[in-house]
Amino acid sequence: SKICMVGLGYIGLPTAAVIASRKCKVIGLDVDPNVVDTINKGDIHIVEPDLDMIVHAAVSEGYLRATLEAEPADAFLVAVPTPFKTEAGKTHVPDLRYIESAAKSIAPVLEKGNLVILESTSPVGATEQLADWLAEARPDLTFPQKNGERSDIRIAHCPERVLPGHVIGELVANDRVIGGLTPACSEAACRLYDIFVEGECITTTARTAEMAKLTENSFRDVNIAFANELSLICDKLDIDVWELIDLANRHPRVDILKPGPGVGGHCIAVDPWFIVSETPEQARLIRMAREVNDSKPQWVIDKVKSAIGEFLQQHSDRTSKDVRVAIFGLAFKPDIDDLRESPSLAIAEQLAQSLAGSLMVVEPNIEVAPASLTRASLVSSDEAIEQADICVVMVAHREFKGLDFSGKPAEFIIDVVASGRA
Ligand code: SAJ
Repeated sequence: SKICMVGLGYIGLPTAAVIASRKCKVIGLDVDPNVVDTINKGDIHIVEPDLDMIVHAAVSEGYLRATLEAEPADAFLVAVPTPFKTEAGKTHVPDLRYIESAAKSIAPVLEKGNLVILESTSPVGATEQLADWLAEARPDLTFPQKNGERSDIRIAHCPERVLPGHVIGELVANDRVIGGLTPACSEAACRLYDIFVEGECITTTARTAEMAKLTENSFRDVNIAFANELSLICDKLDIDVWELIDLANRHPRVDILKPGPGVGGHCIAVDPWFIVSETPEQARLIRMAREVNDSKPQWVIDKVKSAIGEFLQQHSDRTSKDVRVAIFGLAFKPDIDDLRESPSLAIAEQLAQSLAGSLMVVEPNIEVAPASLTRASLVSSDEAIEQADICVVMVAHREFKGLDFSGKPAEFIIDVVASGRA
């Protein structure tokens, strides 16, 4: 059978490549000509361990090919972005425009017997909406929302749940939630995931599958917010939050996550809003968690500013222009090079703009400082420790474990992630 992957990004490309590695023909459809060219050369445009090898092999063996134009296939997997937008004064409203354009691009080539799967993280109801868009474009075919089990086309939602940095392993090993618009749709989707998934495939309705994905990421967001809130409380009460969490976690039924500079990445800071946006009256805790996590960067900035104030008090010979601040870590989480939606980068950008003195940044996973940080210099850990008056550790990268700040007064080391702990 032939499979068409719509959207060749962080989820679509690895999924396409893994399916192709099972000797199944895959065509990847994308709107970006550079992405299509890169993949057809056997290269990749994103960073993910082992992905380059798998894509290279799949393309050179002829199982994977990228294109700008939709072609007929047996199954279509849609993995396009679902950001949010502001509409009619409402913020954080899910934006389904990319799903809509994916639907419009594949509709003309759909044939009786085809399967369409939505993998993008979506608000509840998006799969039904996708089916409506397809049905509108193809009145000659029948669809499950009207024609039930006997429809020409089968449609299901099967949310991706892989962890960036571990995508290839998790694509195969994770269990999958499969929500068909009808039981026959779920069954058809299960057969497709059988090609490469070793985890269990569990079937449910499309709406439940949509909500399951949003629930998973909201669960994590709420738990991180709990840890972040504890860090604010402990700061006021002069208690070491890391010691506190270690102690509380000795309880057999307590498992608190780690505080940090805020929540980054492309999913956890977005998905909970899809629930809040639909059910604002009920989703009070989920909204509050988002607000707590989103407020953490400002708290870190305030900490840095008050450390600068303290430093100037202690050093009457210095002015704010010659206080040097160093930030350790720009990525959105440890041991990756991904700076998108990173709270640490946002903090660095704000400080670069507002500080009178100089800003150094240390990020062992990148080679050039991002363009948004023109006023900062990318330096090594050693340089930063030697030259900075105030050090702020923002990401618990492996490389930061052994950092030795012992020559510096403790009040000028702001270790947001307790990097030195085992
Ligand atoms: N973070 C903390 N404290 C913690 C754990 C994480 O502050 O204890 C922060 C990280 O530093 C980062 C953010 O949270 O800024 C998110 O990181 P993450 O590792 O929790 O998650 P992502 O965004 O890389 O991937 C998540 C995963 N979801 C869950 O673990 C429930 C992944 O399985 C999903 O597939 C992915 O979102 C997605 O695509 O939705």
